Amino acid sequence: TESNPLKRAAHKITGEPAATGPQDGVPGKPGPESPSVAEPTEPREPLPPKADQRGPATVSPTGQVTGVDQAKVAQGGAYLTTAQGVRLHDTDHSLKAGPRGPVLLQDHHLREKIMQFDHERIPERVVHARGAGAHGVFQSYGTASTVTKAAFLAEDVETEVFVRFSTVLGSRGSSDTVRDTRGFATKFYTTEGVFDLVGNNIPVFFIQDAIKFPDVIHAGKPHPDREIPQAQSAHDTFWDFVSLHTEATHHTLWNMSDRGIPRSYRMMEGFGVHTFRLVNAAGETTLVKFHWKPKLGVHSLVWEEAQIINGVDPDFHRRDLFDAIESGAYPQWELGIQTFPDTPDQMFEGIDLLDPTNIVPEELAPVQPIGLLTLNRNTSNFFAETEQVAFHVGHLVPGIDVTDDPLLQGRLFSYLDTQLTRLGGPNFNQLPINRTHVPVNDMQRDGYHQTAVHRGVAPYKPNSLDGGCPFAAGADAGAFVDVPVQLPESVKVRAQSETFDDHFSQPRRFWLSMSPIEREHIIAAYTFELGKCYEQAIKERNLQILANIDPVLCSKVAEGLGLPAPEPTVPLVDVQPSPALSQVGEVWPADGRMIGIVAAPDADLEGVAAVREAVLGAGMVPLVIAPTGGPLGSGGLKPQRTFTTARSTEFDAVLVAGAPAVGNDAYGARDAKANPTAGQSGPVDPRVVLLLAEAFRHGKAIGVWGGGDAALSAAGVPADAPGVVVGTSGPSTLEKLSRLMGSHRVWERFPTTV
Ligand code: HDE
Repeated sequence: TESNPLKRAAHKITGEPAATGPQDGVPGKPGPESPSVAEPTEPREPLPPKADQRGPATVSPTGQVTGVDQAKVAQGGAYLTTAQGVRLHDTDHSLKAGPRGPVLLQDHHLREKIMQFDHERIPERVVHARGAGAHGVFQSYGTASTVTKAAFLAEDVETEVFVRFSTVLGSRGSSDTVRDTRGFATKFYTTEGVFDLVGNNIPVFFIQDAIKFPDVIHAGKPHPDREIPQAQSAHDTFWDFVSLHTEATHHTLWNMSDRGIPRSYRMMEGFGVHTFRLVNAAGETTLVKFHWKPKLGVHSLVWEEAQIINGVDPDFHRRDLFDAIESGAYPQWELGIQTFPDTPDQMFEGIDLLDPTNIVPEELAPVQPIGLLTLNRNTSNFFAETEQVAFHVGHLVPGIDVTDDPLLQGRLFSYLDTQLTRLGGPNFNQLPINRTHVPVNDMQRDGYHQTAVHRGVAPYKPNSLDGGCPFAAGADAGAFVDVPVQLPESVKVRAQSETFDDHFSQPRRFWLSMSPIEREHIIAAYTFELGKCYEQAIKERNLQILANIDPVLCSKVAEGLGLPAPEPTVPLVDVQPSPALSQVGEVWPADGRMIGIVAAPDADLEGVAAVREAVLGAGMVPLVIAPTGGPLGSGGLKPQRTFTTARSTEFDAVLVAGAPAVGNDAYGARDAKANPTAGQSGPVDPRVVLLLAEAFRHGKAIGVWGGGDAALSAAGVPADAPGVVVGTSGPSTLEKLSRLMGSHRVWERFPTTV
């Protein structure tokens, strides 16, 4: 009955008992009771399946769709069974010749159980192995209907979607906050079949031709001799490749910018990268670039924060996405398009639209919003959904087609091919998460893991035995008809267009568009990454590339490396900056942000409780941090974090009620004794001191009241520093702090020299 979804469901991440106990984000639907401490003794039916646990639809010859309840097939009945449905009496002891004797080969249950387990793993994705996914809905505005006939882009159409975010380089178990490009892949289950938009959070790519993809990935992945470093570009082979293939300069620069370490998947842009071709009902074509614009703005971590998170919470982005959705703070993006006339040269304002290392500045071609994506449902089984989802740039619907971008052309081959190994054959389309939501009648048959029971005897066309079915459709019946694009007269060559040869003016535009703070971050990132290389020649070659982007960038990085800065080898182009590329300067909603509230038993607990309510009311998530996990004070205020489990990196802002003293719990006192130089100059708990010092260093808003200024001074945080609020009460401190959060960080705290 609570109208604020965050208030309604925040118990799922804050650990509070729920008033109404919502389940699956469905208000009012009673949730499962908390598990009791004792082992259950009575058999009981499994929980009913969630919507996404229903199996693939079965399609009758007349096109009628009937659902098979796969979840029931997989998990039904109250009793434990074998895979054949035979009830089991004991699954904890293997069959032995006497309790201390050898295990008998006869044990069919042991054999089946271990066999299945031995084969639980499938190969991880060769790239983008680490990811997180969620379900949602796409609401179309209809603004694209003049340029495309795609039904899901018509006015007010709602389409179910599944989105998977990912890092590129790391293995499945690698950390979320590494410096890398992020994948942003969306599957639209449209009424005309599946459309996949398989994009990234960076609008350009390292290479211009798919034939180099294995090479760039081999260079970025760990060194083959000892398989290090994991999920990093800070190593010799990566920098060797990008300095020898200068087309990689633009993408590399984006990776070294704040875009390489997003704060959250919810705060990333997405890009289709390539230019696509839209077709409208009259058959007219338009070239487009797709953009996802997050409603919360584009925000990043700072590098030290990202590195700390890699250790303290490697699942940071995955957890953030899951928690936000679980608590009702549904992430949203607007889908937009930049449109360009489909001219024979496929150029726009001198920019080659087929070169995927180019962007078209938004100031030249504005992004026009065409629909809204809302992620509103978490997965219920990671493997079945996030791991088994298979995207493909060739999953197109009528009204959306590809161009001759040579990178895109290669991808059209790769995405089907890779699933054969990863998902074990050609029938991955039948997996529930990949299955289209419309009838399928494709004449494809058999193959590994075929689950359909096809009817008829004539899976070929035309036929006279199955009544001629299925029939081919015309464009008027919604068929995908290839656009008859005029090709230039040409000869067969292994070559590329000369218009692909300018590798520096676009990177220069990006550099010139950055604010001074963002430039400092870029300089620091290059200095770090190149500083991790062993080979002097690789460092020098990359400095040469930086000289060709900008002399200031080059000289600052050279200084950090202790090397001379080279002169440019190409003329520096006088490009116009594109302000839309900068992340700094605008004010954004603070929805779904995490607020840490530090409180010891002797603090102003009424104030803490009031702040907690106010944070929830503002659509943010309050996490009370106390010396131990027990309730605070007589009001029973329950902490969600302790001084031991909390780390500053989890919070977007920190509030401190009072100055929690050393010795509030046994561990704190011990830690202070064992670690007397932990930056602490008073009787304040060293873990709170660390929390504040880090939050301050990372540009986060800090608010204190009720004597909390003692904690500030113990942490060396000046009470009059920008973004530090010393208030008189909890709610008034929060109010001032919330105003600071719209700009994401207190940028004034970061020194700039460029
Ligand atoms: Fe991919 N890419 N890619 N890629 N890519 C894969 O497909 C490939 C490229 C992207 O969450 C693979 O199913 C080639 C650009 C995302 O499941 C594979 C080339 C962009 C994902 C593959 C590219 C992407 C992938 C590995 C150069 C942004 C994760 C597993 C021509 C526009 C999708 C898989 C997911 C995954 C090939 C370049 C985005 C091997 C050959 C450019 C988001 O097929």
